[in-house]
Amino acid sequence: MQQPAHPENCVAEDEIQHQLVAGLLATHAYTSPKYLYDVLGSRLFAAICELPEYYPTRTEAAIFKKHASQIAAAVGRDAILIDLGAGNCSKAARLFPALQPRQYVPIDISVQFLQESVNALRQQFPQIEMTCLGMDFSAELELPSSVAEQRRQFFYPGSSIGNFSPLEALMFLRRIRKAMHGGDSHSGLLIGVDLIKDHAILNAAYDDSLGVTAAFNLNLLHHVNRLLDADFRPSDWRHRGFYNADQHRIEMHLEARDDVIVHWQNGGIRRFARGERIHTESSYKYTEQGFIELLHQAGFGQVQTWRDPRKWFMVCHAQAA
Ligand code: AVJ
Repeated sequence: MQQPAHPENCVAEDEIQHQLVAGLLATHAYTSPKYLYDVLGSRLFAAICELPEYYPTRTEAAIFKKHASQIAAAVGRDAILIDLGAGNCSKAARLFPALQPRQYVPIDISVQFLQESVNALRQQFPQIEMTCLGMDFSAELELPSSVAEQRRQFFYPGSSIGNFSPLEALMFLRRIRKAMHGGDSHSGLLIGVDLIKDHAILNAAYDDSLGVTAAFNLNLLHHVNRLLDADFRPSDWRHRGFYNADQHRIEMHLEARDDVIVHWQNGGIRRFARGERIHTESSYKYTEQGFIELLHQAGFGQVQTWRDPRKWFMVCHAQAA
């Protein structure tokens, strides 16, 4: 097991607190979507993926399953499969039989959690070398020498790219492209992208009838309470999740049900008027052509795409060259 490749990039606790407070004090208050994922938040997200309204996870899985051999042909044999935000590694593991990578490199903030997931996989796939990396890949993509520079195939499923604005996404894709040294045609990126579709379907996916997404959003307040020693009460807030067609994005907000005063450490305080919101997440949606264009702007060469029959979700493979 490897320690964080770049300890200097591990954001210190006071830096996290500083960033959070800056967002809470902004005219239009906001928090980073990463605060949605404490232990309970991660379990609530897993529950979201089981909801009838939340189509992305199962639609992507169906695309991977149906087009496995074509996708494997695009990725090529003997790849170094670098999994960005691997979590429990299950999405990549389902592709192992088709892709047969030489090495699997899961990356996530929590290397401990990765290690546990990978231990089980090592038994199942003894021929694949597995190298866990604990790092914040959104800040830095410098990989250690234990990851060969040739045949790097990055894997970024789940439409996680949607959490970046299009400009941030472009910069992130450029960083991935630069981590393919030499830009050989055997390096590439396999990525899942959620597509623009009927607004009612998008709205339902982020405001489900059981209220699981609401619980997921409201749970962020518990997480912030722990991080900042704050006194948010979830019952003071209401979940809002809707598609903003002008910006091509889902927005999640927490909206004050009444006038609310929130306190946190070192005398921090903010008054929210009834109806005022905290923006907790954006999830950008793309057209097929729009995303391919972004990949080309980021310096990628040939792009192959696969979609489900309803054209709700897209899997792309982009070659370095
Ligand atoms: C994990 C970022 C892909 O944007 O669909 C699900 C997160 N938020 N429901 C998404 C999420 C609300 C999800 N991503």
